[in-house]
Amino acid sequence: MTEITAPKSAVTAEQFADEIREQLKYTQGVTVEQAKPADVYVAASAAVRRHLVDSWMKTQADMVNGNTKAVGYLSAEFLMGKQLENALLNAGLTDQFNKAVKDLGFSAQEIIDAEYEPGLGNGGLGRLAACFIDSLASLGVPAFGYGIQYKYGIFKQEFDENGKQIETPDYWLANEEPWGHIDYNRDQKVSFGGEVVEENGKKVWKPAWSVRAVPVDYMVPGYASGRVNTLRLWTAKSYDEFDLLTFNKSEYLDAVKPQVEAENISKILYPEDSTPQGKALRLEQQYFFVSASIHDAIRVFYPGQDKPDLTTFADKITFQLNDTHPVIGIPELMRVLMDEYGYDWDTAWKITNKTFNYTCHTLLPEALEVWPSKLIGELLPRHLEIIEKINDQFEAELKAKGVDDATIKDMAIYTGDSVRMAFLASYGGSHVNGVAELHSELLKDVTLKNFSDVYPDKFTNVTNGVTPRRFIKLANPRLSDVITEGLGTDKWLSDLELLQGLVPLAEDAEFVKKFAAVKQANKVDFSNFAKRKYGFDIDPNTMINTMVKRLHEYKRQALKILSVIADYADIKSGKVSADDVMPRTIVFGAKAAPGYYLAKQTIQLINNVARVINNDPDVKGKLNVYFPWNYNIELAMNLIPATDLDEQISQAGKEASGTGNMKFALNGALTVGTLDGANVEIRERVGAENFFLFGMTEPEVSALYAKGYDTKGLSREYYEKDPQLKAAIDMVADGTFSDGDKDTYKDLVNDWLTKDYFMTLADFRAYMDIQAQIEETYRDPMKWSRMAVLNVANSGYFSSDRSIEDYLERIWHTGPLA
Ligand code: 475
Repeated sequence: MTEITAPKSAVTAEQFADEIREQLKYTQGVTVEQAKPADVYVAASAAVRRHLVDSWMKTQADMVNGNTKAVGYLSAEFLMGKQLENALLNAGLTDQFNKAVKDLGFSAQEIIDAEYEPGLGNGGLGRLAACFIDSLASLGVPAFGYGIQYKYGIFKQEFDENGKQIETPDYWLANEEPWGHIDYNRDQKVSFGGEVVEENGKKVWKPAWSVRAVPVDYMVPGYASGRVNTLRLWTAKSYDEFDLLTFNKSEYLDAVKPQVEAENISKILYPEDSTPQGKALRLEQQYFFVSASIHDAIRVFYPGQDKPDLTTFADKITFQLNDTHPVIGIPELMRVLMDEYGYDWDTAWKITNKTFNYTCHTLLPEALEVWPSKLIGELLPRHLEIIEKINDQFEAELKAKGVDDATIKDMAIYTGDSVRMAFLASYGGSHVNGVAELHSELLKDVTLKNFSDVYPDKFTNVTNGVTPRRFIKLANPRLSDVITEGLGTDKWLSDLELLQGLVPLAEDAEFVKKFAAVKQANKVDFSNFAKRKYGFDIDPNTMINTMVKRLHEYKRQALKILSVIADYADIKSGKVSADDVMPRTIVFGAKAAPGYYLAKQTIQLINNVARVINNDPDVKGKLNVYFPWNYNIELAMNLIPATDLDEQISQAGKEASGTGNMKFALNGALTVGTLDGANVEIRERVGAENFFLFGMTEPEVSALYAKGYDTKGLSREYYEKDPQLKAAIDMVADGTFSDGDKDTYKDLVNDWLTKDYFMTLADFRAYMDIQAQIEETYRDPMKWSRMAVLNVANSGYFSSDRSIEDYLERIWHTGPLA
C-alpha cells in the first residue's frame, strides 16, 4: 500500500470547471467557446488563487498577531519560473484542473504552456531565492520575499546566422499577468538626492526627488503546510503627473520626462552575473526596494502605531541580505531609526546589527560590490554620513581589539573614495554565510579573512539546496511516481532525506530497470520538446550530456567544447574509428552578459562547432552538439530529467556552490566535476565511486598561480605537449569553425595560449581521461543506472527545505508558525 500525503482539495473537477467558466464570463468577458488557451490560463490562475486566499490571509494574521519572528528575504532577484502548475500542486488541485480543462475542450499542457515565464533573475542567486521562499512557506515559517518587479527581465537570447548571441528585451508583462496583485494602498515613498542640513542640532535630509514604490504581491503557497506567504515586488511610479503646460506645446517627450525617469528605476534587470556594474541606476534600484521593504515591515508589524517601539524590531523580522545588492539597507535602517523615529545611535546600531545577516555568493573578488563615495553622496547624502560614522566606530572597535593599523586599513568599509558593501555587511549584521562548505571555508581563509579573524563567531556555512516540488515532482512526474512506489509513500516531497530508503533498491534489478525506463521516456519527451521548440533532431538513444549555467570563463564551457573538438578531430584524422565512438548528444544552455566579450565568443564557437559537426556525415549519429537558445526554468525542467551526464567543471575554488548539480543528481544524472562548490558535498554523499571527479584541487590551483601560470604564459606548455589539445586549439584557430576565417576566434585562442586565467588547458588532459572512463561506464547500462539510483537516493540533503532549516537554526533563530 502506498501512503499518499500530497495535498488534495475537496473541490471536484466539475466545480473547478465552473469556477473557470465564471472567471471567463464575469472577469474576462469571454465564453468557453470563444476562449483561447491564454484565456483559460488566466481564468484557471484566478480560480486557483481564490483557493489560496484564506490561507494567505490567515498566515498574515498569524504572523502579525503571533510571536514567531518572520524572515524578510531581501533579494534583487527572484527567478520564479511559471506559477500555475506549482500553485495547483500546492493547492491540491492538479487532478481537478487536468479534468476540468479537458472537459472545457483543452489539454492541460496547452494551458500550462500559455503562461509566459517571468525572468526576474540572472541565474543561481535568483533561482535560489525562489527555492528558498518555496521552502519557507512549505515549512510554515512566516516570511516575505522582498524585491523588484522589473518591467523587463533578463534579456531574451537569440543566435544570429553566425552563431552570435543577440539580446532582445523581454517584456514579460505584455499580456495579462494573473498572479501579481498591485496594492496602491500600501505604497511607500522613496527619496533621493538633495542635501543634509542641521536643524536644532539634528541632521535633516532634504531630498531632491522621490518616487512612489508600489507593492505587487505574489502568493507563495507552501506544500502541505496550509501556509501561504508573500513575495512583495516593488514597482516604481512617478508622483509627478506629466507637465500639462509642456504637453500642450506638444513637446510630449519633455512633458513625460520626470515620469519616465522615476519609472526607469524598476524598468530593467541588470543582466550581469558576478561582475560589478558601477551604474547609478543600479544603486537607485537597490535603495528603492530596500527602503520600501524596511518601511513596509514597520507598517506590517506595528499596525496603526505612530510611535512604535522599534527596540523589538529584530524580534519581529530578520532580514537576510541576498549578496551585497541589498546592503544599503544597513545605513537605511540606521537612518530610519534615528531620523524618523528619534532613536540614538547606539540603540539604532543594536537593532540594526541584530536585524541583518549576509549571504555571500561569490569567490571572485571583482564581484564584491564597491560603490564610489561620490555617487552615494550624490544619491544618498545622509547614508554616506552614516556609513562614515559606522566606519569610525568600526575602526575604534578594531583598535580596541588590538588589530594593527595596516589591517585596519585593509578592512576599511569606507576608504574615502569608495564604500565596500561586503565589508559593510560583514560588520553591520550578525552572521555571514557562504553557500557550500568549501565556499564558506574560502570566505574565512581568503575573501573575508580579516573579518573572520576578528569576528570568528559571525561566520557560518549554509549549503544551498533546491526545491523538490518544482525540480522533481513537477519536472519529472515519472521519476516521482517510481520514487513513491519504491518508498511506499510520497512523504519524501516534504522530507527529502527519505530518499535514502532507495539505497537498497539500487541492488534490485527490477527497480533499476524501471528507473532506467523513466530516464529513457524522459529522453524521448525531451527530444520531442526540442523538435517542437527548436527544430532539433535529438536522438534519444544517445547519451544526453548537458552543461547548463551562465556563460563564464571560470565555469569553463571552453573546456567542454575543446574536448568535443578534440573528439571530432580524432575521428576526422582517422585516429579513432567512428564505429568505436559511444554516441553522445551534448546540450549547452547559457546566456552571456551582453558586455562580456570572451563569453560571447565562446557562445559563437559552440554554435559553430554544433553547425559543423552536426552537418558532417563522418560523425553522424556519434557526436552531436545542440545549443537551445534562451535557457530558462522551463527548458531546465524539460532538460534536467532527460540528462544522463551533467557537467560542473569550474576551476576549483571559483564556483561558490552551484545548484544545477543538485537538480541533476536528484533527477538521476551522474556528474562529471571538479572538487569545487557543492560538488564536494555531493560527491561525499553519493559516494566517490558514483561521481566522476577530475582536475586540480583548490590548493593545486593556488600553487600553479604561484608559479606564474597566467602571468608567464605557462598554458602554452600544455598546448605544446598535448597533441590532442593542440589539434583542438589549432582547429579553432585555422578557421574550421568559421568558414576558413582565421580571425573569428583569435582573441579566444590568444587568451588560451597566453593567459588562460582559469586553467582550462592545465585541466584538459585530466578531463579527457575522465571522459574516457565515463564512456566505459556508460557502455554498461545497468551499472550506470545503479549509480544514478544511488545519486538520487543520497542527494536528499540538497533539498532547500534542509537549507532553510539550517538558516533557522544557525542564523535566524525562528521557526514555523504555531
Ligand atoms: C553562484 N549572481 C553559484 C548561486 O548561491 C551559487 C551577481 C551579480 C549581479 C547579479 N547576479 C549575480 C550571482 O552572483 C550568482 O548567481 N551567484 C551564484 O549563486 C547560489 O550556486 O555558485 O555563482
